[in-house]
Amino acid sequence: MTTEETSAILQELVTLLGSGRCLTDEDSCNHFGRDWTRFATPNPAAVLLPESIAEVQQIIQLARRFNTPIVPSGGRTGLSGGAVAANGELVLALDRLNRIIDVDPTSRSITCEAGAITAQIQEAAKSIGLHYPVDFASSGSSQIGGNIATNAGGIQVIRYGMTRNWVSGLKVVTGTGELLTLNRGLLKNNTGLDFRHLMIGSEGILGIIVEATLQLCSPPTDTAVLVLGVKSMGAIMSLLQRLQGQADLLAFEFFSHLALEKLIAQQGLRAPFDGASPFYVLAEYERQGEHSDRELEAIVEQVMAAGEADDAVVSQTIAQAKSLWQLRENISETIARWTPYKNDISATVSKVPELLVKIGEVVEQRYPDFEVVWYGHIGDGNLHLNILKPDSMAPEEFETKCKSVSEELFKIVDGCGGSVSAEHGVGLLKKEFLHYSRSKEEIALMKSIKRLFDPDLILNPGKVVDMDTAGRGDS
Ligand code: S2G
Ligand code: ZN
Repeated sequence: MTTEETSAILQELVTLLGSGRCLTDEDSCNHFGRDWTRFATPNPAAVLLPESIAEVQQIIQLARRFNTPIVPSGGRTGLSGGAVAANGELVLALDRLNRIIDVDPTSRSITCEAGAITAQIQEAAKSIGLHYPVDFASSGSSQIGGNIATNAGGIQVIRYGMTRNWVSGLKVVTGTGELLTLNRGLLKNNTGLDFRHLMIGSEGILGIIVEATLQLCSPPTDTAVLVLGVKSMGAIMSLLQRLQGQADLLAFEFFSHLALEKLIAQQGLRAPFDGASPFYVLAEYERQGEHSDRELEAIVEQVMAAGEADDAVVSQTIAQAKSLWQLRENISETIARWTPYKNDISATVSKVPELLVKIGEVVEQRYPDFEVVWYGHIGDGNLHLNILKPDSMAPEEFETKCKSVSEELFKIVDGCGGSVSAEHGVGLLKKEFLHYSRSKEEIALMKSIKRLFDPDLILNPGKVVDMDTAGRGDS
């Protein structure tokens, strides 16, 4: 956009929103022009804070008229650069569109605006004795619209699935400015293509999610957390099978000893027991009475006797369960100071042992000088491999070294039938590797579908796929 065009659209936006909701100051541009990644310098033309769906539609109409790109922004907790505005785009922030519209105990649902905070939804569900079961470390600041746009997973996917499983209705403003009302909160509605599921996980390239209806479930009753010190990666997955046979798991996570060391050093957390193990498994399960406790104790004794585990602890109180969870949930924020190169990969659970061994070999050979933190939702087949940047190394050199290994890692992931992005989305960071998990035909279809919902290609350009705007063909 030329300077004249920029000032022309900004004038119209100030008329529409008022100067207090059309921000151009440096602090606002820095704060709203990014997500949790720190690789790009935010540089939006302005930050817009609509307070109604009608205003979102009017902003899209204006953006179409001036051919100005829009970057939707939720809680800015994304990890793939999906909400980064570094090229003079308009950031459309949903922060002011944050009301809870309806809490319906009969339909066991909550209808809210996209800017509602995830923790707010969880509280509202609790207030009627129900449970919104998608949870993760950033739920105190993430927005439900962003959770839906990235199909967020979290720490209880093994039992409750991803955000997708809980969305029964959506309102979305498309790139033409029209408002789509999708599925109306119905549990049963077989009337042709379900565009709701196209929008879930679309990362803002098809439309701006402005309202959602979420289903709720009965809360788990009496849960406990088991942490085991495990001697090998192979033992992790055999433990999963043993536990799944006996317990109703809510979570099955793992982390390496290096992760624990960083937590203890950085956050002063206490190790779960005295001895050190190469890996730790954290499993949360719903207790089913004394008998099942004894069954579980027997499994723990078996894996210890088999030499697969060193030590174990089971939470006796809610406070103890919470402090054990900190050992897993605090990893991401703890290692952030090393600006890690993040991998978020997955395979079917039965393929995880093969994936772990093959990736372990590559990590050993190609990252001999880097600290590598292994952790993740291994019960879902999801591994977060974080390579820590040595303080002495320049970010560009570090990224180049890590990227050169990524190709090798993603070939292994592809060979195991896995995904190069299990839950963090594609955004900017995984776009160049998308072909390891999606076929040429699928990527071409994504681009054609984008052109249907966003014919002027103004919605979150450059994220997920690159469109050829010149020839109006597809690159
Ligand atoms: C996790 C959080 C983001 C990260 O802890 O499960 O998804 O650091 C992550 O990878
Ligand atoms: Zn995760």
